Amino acid sequence: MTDTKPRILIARKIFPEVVERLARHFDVQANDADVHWTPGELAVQLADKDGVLTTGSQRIDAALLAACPRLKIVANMAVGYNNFDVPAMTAAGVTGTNTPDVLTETTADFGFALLMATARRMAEAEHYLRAGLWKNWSYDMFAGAEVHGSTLAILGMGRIGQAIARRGALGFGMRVLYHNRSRLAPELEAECRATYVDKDTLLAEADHLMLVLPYSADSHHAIGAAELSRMKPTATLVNIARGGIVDDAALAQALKDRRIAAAGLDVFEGEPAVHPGLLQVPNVVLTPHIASATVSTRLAMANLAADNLLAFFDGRGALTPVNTPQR
Ligand code: 8YV
Repeated sequence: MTDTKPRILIARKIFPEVVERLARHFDVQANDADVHWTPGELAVQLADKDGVLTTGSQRIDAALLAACPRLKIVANMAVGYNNFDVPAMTAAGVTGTNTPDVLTETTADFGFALLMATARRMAEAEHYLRAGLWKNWSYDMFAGAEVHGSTLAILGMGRIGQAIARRGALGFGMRVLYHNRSRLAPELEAECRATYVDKDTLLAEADHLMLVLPYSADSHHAIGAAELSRMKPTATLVNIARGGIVDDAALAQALKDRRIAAAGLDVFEGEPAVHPGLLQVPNVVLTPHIASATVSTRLAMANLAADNLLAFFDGRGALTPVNTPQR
């Protein structure tokens, strides 16, 4: 590294030990007050910075890049990077990085937890108990859908999708179907015990449909009214991927009409806002984007984002880049 330390912004409050780690190498400005900057405010904060550690909620686009001429690297503390305009970053010579692998198993655990809570109606049942409504046993009280031995349908088959497939097939004896832009290599398909099908078959056969695909213009509203109408009325839907992949208004209507049995949602269109229709129906389990939220995984994510900044400014190159700009 040169004598003049690179200037780094940490855009949201993160683990103090990771801030301290970065501060040993860089001139760090940390957002300890955890202010949610507008795009204009972020541009002001970044105007004199060489690098930034972001979370998924700061948009990095051409307008921001034009206002930050020194910026060379944006290290996202997230595996998803739909907050990046990657072509604009590449054109501006700015490297983007994400945090793959370190959150795969934790996020898959949560996907399964949400699937089970949804299928077995755990949130609904808990609210009922807390409200003092439990007076008696009855044969159909909160009777839900079977998980073991059922058909698990996975849309998107990257690392997290594969980790969910293994859980379903090996732990719960499920028949696993998947659909993805590209088919897995035969050995990986066999290891995940997953069968490739077209999207319509996936929708029609799903007892539980799990969404694990990245958000992009192509995946916007991949699940809308038409797709929901192709699913079994007994099916559940789980979204741990990104808001916007599901048309939340269409889903709220489908849940209200019992077009499908239930949904488990960790991500929402326009979050932290939640479509009011989703708040009004009982057959949905709602969590505030916490699929990767274990202490050790969030720390690993923060450290990988920091490692990317350290490797980049050390001249070793970013560890997990999402683009390769020419400088
Ligand atoms: C993050 C996520 O917590 O990694 C991702 O893509 O969605 C979550 O693990 C969130 O994006 C905040 O950075």
